[in-house]
Amino acid sequence: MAEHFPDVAKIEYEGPESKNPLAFRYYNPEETVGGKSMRDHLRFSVAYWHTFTGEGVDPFGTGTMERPWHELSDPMEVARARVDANFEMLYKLGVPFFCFHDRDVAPEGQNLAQTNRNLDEIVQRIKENMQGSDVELLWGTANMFFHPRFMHGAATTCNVDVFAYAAAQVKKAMEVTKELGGSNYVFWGGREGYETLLNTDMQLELEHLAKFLRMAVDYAKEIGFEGQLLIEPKPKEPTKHQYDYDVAAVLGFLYSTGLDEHFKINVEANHATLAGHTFQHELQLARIHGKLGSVDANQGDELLGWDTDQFPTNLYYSTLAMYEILKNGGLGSGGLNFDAKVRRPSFKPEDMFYAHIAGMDTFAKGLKAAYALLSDGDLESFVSQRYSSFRDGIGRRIEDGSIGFHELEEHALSLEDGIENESGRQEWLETIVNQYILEKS
Ligand code: XLS
Ligand code: NI
Ligand code: NI
Repeated sequence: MAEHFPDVAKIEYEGPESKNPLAFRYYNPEETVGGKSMRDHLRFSVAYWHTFTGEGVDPFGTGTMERPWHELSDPMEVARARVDANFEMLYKLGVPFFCFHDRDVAPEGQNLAQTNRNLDEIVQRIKENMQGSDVELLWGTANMFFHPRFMHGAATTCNVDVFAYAAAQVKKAMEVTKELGGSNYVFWGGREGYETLLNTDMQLELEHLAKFLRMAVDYAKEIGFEGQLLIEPKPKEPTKHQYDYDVAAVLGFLYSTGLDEHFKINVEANHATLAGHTFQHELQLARIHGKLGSVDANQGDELLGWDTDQFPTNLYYSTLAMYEILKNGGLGSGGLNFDAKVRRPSFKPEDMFYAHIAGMDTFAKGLKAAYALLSDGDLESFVSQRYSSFRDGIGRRIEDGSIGFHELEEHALSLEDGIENESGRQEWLETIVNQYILEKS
């Protein structure tokens, strides 16, 4: 098979002194951190849509990307070439997983039956490429946002034909994910929301969303798909308001509909930023509810109000993200999926490699800093000490649930010398984090 990236050899770990742009400085897959290899901690994944389907289009201009399959014109030929390029890139980067939407890998046909046939053909090619490689499918999903039919939503549309079409699409995407041995299946509702409440029955739409997800749970069971189902929150874009706004909104939805036992959450860094939260906040909120399933590892631009989906290069964020992931005991069947695209002017094929290397090195360094921080316990012991007043006396009784307002009032009235607080020491703690990033990773 012809190489798509002949100028790129297998990327090796060369260490922090290397000046080779096609080498890892920090990501050394075999190196162990706390007895587990970096490969197993980080479970990196390439996002097919950004890397192989994306063309660098933005609202003000057409594509800029220079890609090996551009000499081909037949959409199925292009689709086949992309599959082969994906596997070549995964091998060269040593990335063990990839993720895709149904429509990223195969083009739509004249009708749903033809579209499904296109998908089947490409899935066979993916399967052939997977055999004899170590690559696995992290998750599959259905693209129910691009085509005009989804203008009013998919599971939350006002048009029953579209609801049925969306169901058929998820049904097929789940079958394909199962066939490829996918570890998870993702629901990201790009059009599950509204543009204006003037034409929207929010209650009905939320009920439909719950019904749709219930049918998906039933179908997964029916076909024996054992992967984890994941919901990916995002507050807005493309719609003005998306129902899966953030981790808190998704948790509320899951618990109120009784769907909680079937789903975990796929937390994306840039979606956290758009929701006005830090990445760490979203990861922690999911984690403390036992719902942290997987991560879309990218970063946003804090000065821009949209999903820029940049490759993660911020060490501070990768460190605090890995801190949460380590506290979660890892990601289980999830992984760190680079839901990220190269900038529009980074249009050369080698930029795809530079970008993934940057992200992988950033998370490798973050992993080491976070591991050291967690095992030395500097932050943990500070936090534990900060709440120590709840460990005995009246505090203990609050924890036990053995007292109420009467006893607390009595306690408050007895505080004749006033109340003493301790410093939260934020700046000192930030220095500690910096120290771990700079010196202990
Ligand atoms: C878009 C989402 C999307 C999901 C998969 O903002 O991040 O790419 O990850 O549908
Ligand atoms: Ni995403
Ligand atoms: Ni996104």
